[in-house]
Amino acid sequence: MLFGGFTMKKISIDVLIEKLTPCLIMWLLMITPTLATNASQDGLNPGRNEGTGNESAYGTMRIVDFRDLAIFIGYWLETDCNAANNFCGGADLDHLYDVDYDGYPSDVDCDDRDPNVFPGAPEIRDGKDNNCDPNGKADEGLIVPGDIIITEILYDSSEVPDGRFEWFEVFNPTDTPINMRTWLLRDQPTSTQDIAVVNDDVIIPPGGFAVFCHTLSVNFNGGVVCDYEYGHLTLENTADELILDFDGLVVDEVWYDENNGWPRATTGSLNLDPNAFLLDNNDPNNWCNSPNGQEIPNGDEATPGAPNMNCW
Ligand SMILES: [Ca+2]
Ligand SMILES: [Ca+2]
Ligand SMILES: [Ca+2]
Ligand SMILES: [Ca+2]
Repeated sequence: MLFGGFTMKKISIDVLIEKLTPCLIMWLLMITPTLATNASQDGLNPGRNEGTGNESAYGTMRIVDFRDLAIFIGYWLETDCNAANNFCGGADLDHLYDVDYDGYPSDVDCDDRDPNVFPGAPEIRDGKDNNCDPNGKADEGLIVPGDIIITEILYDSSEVPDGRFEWFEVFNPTDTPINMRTWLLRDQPTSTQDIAVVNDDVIIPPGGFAVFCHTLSVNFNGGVVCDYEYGHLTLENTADELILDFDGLVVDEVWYDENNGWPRATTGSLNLDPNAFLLDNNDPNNWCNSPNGQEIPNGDEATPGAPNMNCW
């Protein structure tokens, strides 16, 4: 084709991309140091979402080829998308890529933004399912008895009937987060067995509590803020067992029995004395009926999700 005395060659889009790519990569390499200085160290969107907790927890992104560029774009569209700025490109570009460079692309990696998580990864004590179990089981083989303890049981609410007002509290005395997903909440197999499976994430931080309730509804549980609704599990009013079972291991158990030395918890919860958290919590001498002082909205004396009251 002839324009004003010179010839313009026809050029395909593929060739155009090939010609422009080196320039684009050079430009990206030039801006990368700038990106690396952002406060969240995620290498993305400096200034966007900084300090909101929505940034990537991982290091500066390495942009060395076109593949990385695509990941970069995918990250920009997805990772820094949150409710606060309501910005999300809606793209799902990273399903093609191994964003966390652990060798497993995100269509097989159960968390493609965590290099410690991939199929077959060694399980480490971090409250996460590192090896990508089908049901999300976390820290299997690493949890030992006493890593989670039962600290409070509301089995006999002042409400009548009290069944749906029931709940119990657990505490994590360890220094790592523990996810109770897949744990069984049960009583002894020889009784009329109640059993519930925790089929969602319930992550308890070190030194933190979680509350498991018959129902999440504050209109029907006495006004308690719960972490998990277990539904089918009954806490009998005079004697029963409560067993926390993970991967075939009894992590904690309390066998209360008002006719066998246990306090009668009729005006609130059964309360483990805070000085006995590291002692035997299956010993009735370490428990009391919650003393007067802290009530939940329906009037029961209790401290769900909060430090327990002293018994003495
Ligand atoms: Ca991963
Ligand atoms: Ca883990
Ligand atoms: Ca696992
Ligand atoms: Ca408590």
